Amino acid sequence: MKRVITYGTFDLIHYGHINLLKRARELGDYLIVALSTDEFNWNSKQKKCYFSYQKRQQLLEAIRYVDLVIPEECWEQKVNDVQLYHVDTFVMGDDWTGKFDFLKDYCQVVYLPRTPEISTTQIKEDLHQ
Ligand code: C2G
Repeated sequence: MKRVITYGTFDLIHYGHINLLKRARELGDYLIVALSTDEFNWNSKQKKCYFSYQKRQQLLEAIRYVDLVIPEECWEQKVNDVQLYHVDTFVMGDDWTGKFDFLKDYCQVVYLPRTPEISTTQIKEDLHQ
């Protein structure tokens, strides 16, 4: 079984996220999503989520491409996650290109093109118009 992992906040989940999750899942047989906790988002990513971790987890677990959701609590957990879950492939959108190349010592690292024109920030801005 080929195991894939990806990380993110996935707030106000949208088709850009779905495109990423679909392609990530297609790189293997099992997709793990490490979901940024509310604390990690606020303390390390300066992101205030609209939906709580529990709600974002519920949404992700309802997506056919997602097999397991685990918490992302810090930047430094990725090597441990890859080893603990026997991950073959690490996937992120290409806005992160190069940032996680250190994981190449442990697994395949793939950066996939982002879906242009859509982002959680853009959704929030459009709704405030
Ligand atoms: N994404 C995408 N296309 C978009 C928006 C997002 O492909 N239009 C991808 C991002 O590249 C990322 C994933 O969807 O791979 C989740 O995006 P975010 O929730 O914004 O995650 P981010 O804040 O980048 O957190 O340790 C890594 C971080 O947790 C990544």
